[in-house]
Amino acid sequence: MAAEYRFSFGPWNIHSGADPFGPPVRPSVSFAEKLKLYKQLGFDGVQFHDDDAVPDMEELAPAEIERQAKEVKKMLDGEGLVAEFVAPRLWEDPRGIDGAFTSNDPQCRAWAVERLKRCNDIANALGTRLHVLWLAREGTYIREAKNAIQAHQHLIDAINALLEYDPHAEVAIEPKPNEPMDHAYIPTIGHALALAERTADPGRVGGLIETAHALLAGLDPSDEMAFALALGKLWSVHLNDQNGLKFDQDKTFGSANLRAAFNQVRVLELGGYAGTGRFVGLDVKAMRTQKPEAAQKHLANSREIFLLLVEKVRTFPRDVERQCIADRDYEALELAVLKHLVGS
Ligand code: XUL
Ligand code: MN
Repeated sequence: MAAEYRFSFGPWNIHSGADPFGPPVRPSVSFAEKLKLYKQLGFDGVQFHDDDAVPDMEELAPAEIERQAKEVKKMLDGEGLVAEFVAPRLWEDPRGIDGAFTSNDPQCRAWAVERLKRCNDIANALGTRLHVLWLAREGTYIREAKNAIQAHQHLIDAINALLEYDPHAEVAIEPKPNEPMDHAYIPTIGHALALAERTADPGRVGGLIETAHALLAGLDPSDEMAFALALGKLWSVHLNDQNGLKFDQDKTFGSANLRAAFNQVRVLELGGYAGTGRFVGLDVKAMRTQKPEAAQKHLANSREIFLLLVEKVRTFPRDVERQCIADRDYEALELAVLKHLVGS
């Protein structure tokens, strides 16, 4: 088994099974109990939303937010875990109802920038520089609702405010084309990295590719990763899977399309991702049907499939690959890939 990859997930990946059509079906698991599961499941990194670390942050003064975040850091240290990133959860607050950074209301935009600064205080207390911006409601349900040109400038202004607030802060933009909005302003890694170049310090702004988000945009996740890797900007991944164009499913990695999963692992291997020290993040949901005692299996299973696919990539016969490419015989190459994947 390849061992050099480091894995992370977020506390929201262990959840009680509520969906838009029904209530929770499993008891909720406390944050402290979740932390105890990380090592058992084979994970070293914790992905945070700011209010995963400090739940009542909107009610608290900055100094108290920092104090509580430092307590969480002690919990991490106690479990031998590290924080991978902190992401501001802007989409649940009433002020973020119509987008936060791109709200038409200047007061809401100002609130969002302040929240980003508090998110940075939490990140520092937890010992990470990395902020993930999943721009949930930064888009519209109807095109006429906002000036889309202005909206992009608002996004740049918000990121610049963070870069200026903390000279060590880094941002990974996590693109997603839709859900909850009909259309999001940053649907692909191309959009994200073009925006990054227009910020005050492009070297500190990169991207995070989530499998399901790329598929929802009609794109190949491995090519999205390759684009970011080619620019030195793949700063995290959210591996999962997606069965067609529907709601964001966050299925177990490889469960819908094993070959696409193979190609994501292949591109991470080709790009030397393990050597960058960046985490392989999972963003996977347990099925609602799963019983409480088995509702963490999706995490360990996704990791196991990833590592098995690393082996598949490393043991793919290079001579066959070279010959097929030299002959431009892609039928033979495809058959070789499929036989390798089915173990024949
Ligand atoms: C939403 C999603 C988020 C981000 C973090 O689709 O993937 O969980 O990863 O905010
Ligand atoms: Mn994600």
